[in-house]
Amino acid sequence: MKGVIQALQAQEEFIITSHEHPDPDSLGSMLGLYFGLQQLGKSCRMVSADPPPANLDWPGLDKIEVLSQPLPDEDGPWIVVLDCEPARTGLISQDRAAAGKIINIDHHQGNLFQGPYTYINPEEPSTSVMVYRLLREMGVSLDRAMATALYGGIVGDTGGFRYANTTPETFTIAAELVELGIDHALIARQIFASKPIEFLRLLGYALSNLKSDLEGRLVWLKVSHEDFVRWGADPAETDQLIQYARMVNTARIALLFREVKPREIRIGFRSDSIDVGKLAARFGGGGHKLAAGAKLSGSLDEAVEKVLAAAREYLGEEDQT
Ligand SMILES: [Mn+2]
Repeated sequence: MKGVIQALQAQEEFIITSHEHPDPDSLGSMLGLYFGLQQLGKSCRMVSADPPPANLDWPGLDKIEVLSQPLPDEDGPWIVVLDCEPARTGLISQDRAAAGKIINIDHHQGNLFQGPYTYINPEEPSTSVMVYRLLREMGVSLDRAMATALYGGIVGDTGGFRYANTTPETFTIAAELVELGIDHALIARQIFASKPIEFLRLLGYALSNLKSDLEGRLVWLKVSHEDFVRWGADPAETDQLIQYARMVNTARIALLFREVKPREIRIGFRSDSIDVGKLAARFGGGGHKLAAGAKLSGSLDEAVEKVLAAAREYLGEEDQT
């Protein structure tokens, strides 16, 4: 953390970015850092490979530039990568990452980025909390724009303070942010309960095909590209479907299979007690112990079969320990 603070203080110009398909924590940490560094007199740009989801309207989201091309490899401003490793931004080539001048702040256990300016702690509930700590250390006085973003990031990654990653300190930090006068009820509603009607119709259809196995310990939902088209739902805004699979009272592992583009399959893994990060890693994915993801290409049914076989085996191994 000290090295990262020194780099943030020493440089004058930054590009701030995060992972593809931004979520509340990636956006909250970007905006919090952006406004904080601006207060310190730095000049910053925010860039993303994908636009923010339409249900959020936090101050500053409109300042995020959506880039269709990766950032140039040649010398430019320092890049701050938040909530992921540089490869997951979709904007930083391997050469650019190896060239240095990258600050990486993240809480994902699978983050393997090696560099002199990394602040990575899988114990943290959200990257927004880590940005909060950095801003405090650097003497930034938090305002409502920063507080809205950081609070949104914390609420997003803790599932509204419900997940195991929520600590007593998470509530303390959240309370401090709420005291700055943010509209916390609106922020929570935008994240969890503000969906287009097409999403809810797709949800109804997907739930009517909810599947389970191993006495209900394995539960999964499957949505094909055709389903998205048929119900008019935007695949980019449907990752929360997995919440409904994990609600099943017997579920130990919940899975979501989404064919977001023809033959491009995104898989979500959730558990309340089993390390599904390791399971996702078998398919080239990663994330956290209890919440992870992976991408496969090919047929949806083949992806489902492959991952279910691994999940059954994984639950079987667990029974023996
Ligand atoms: Mn996060």
